[in-house]
Amino acid sequence: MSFDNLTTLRAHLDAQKRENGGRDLAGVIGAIALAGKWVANRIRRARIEDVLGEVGGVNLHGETQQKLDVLADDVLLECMRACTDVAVYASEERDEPIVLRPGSGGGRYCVVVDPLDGSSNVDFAVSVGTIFSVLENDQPDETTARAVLQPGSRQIAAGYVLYGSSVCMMLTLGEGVDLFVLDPILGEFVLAEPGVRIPEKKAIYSLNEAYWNEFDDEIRSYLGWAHENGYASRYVGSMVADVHRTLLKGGVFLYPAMRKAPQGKLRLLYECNPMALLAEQAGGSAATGRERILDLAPREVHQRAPIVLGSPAEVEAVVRHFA
Ligand code: P6P
Repeated sequence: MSFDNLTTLRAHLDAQKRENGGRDLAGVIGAIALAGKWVANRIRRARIEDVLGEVGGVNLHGETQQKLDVLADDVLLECMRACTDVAVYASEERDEPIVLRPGSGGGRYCVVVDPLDGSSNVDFAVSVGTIFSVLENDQPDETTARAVLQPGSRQIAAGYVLYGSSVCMMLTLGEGVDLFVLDPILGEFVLAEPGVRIPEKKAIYSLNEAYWNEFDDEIRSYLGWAHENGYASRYVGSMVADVHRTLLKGGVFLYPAMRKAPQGKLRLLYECNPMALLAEQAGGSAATGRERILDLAPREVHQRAPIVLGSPAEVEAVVRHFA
């Protein structure tokens, strides 16, 4: 790729606005990209700066909180606060969303994030990521924290920044999916693969089979079928890494309901919804097993949902066992 045909994230966003005459998302997506660059640098130096490991407490979900979880959340909040388009910031690391400015004060968008998904893997240099979802602020006057409680079908942008062997941003603005890579020389995200399309089918499933005794009969039935049909199993244990592979190579990622977790583990607003929009925009699908993820009406910020996401034929192969 030569310099003269590089498309930076900013140039891409400006072109999308010109072509679609639509929303100006350059500010909010640019703020997320800036936070992603900062997080990427801190992750690269985490062991040197001694910011690996646990804070020593648990987050509001009772889960062990990593030092980098807090750092990533703080930098995302500051970048959203500095972006005059953002009305509300909600995060896995914060009990309640923060109203930064009302619609009447310029707050057009709500941003919901998992600041550092899979963070416990950082200690072992396994890929982790920031997952983000952007919604219209549908409360232009009296903006409240409830502005984030919208179904995933109302997202106007979604994606993730993957901190792996390279730093990537997978992004959808509702008109397909584009993959950007952070060029370490330029310090800019540049367009690497426009129009990402997930393969129609691929005999790979991705879930934590250690929970076999917890799985409902439908998932056990599917796994029995997959074992008989020569499927491969791939599971990193970091959602962004597993979804990134699924989008590019095909297959199906599952975090299903379990006896001890009837709604599964992953959160609807800032894990399932953004990943589901990416999957659908790339030609795939995402379901709970019985319903389309993007149709679910959220009741509270941190609610969970079971998820089956990936190649259309592979999601269908799972859903058939729920019939
Ligand atoms: P388990 C990481 O903690 C995470 O939130 C996702 O990134 C990942 O898909 C899932 O949990 C892994 O959960 O129960 O398999 O360790």
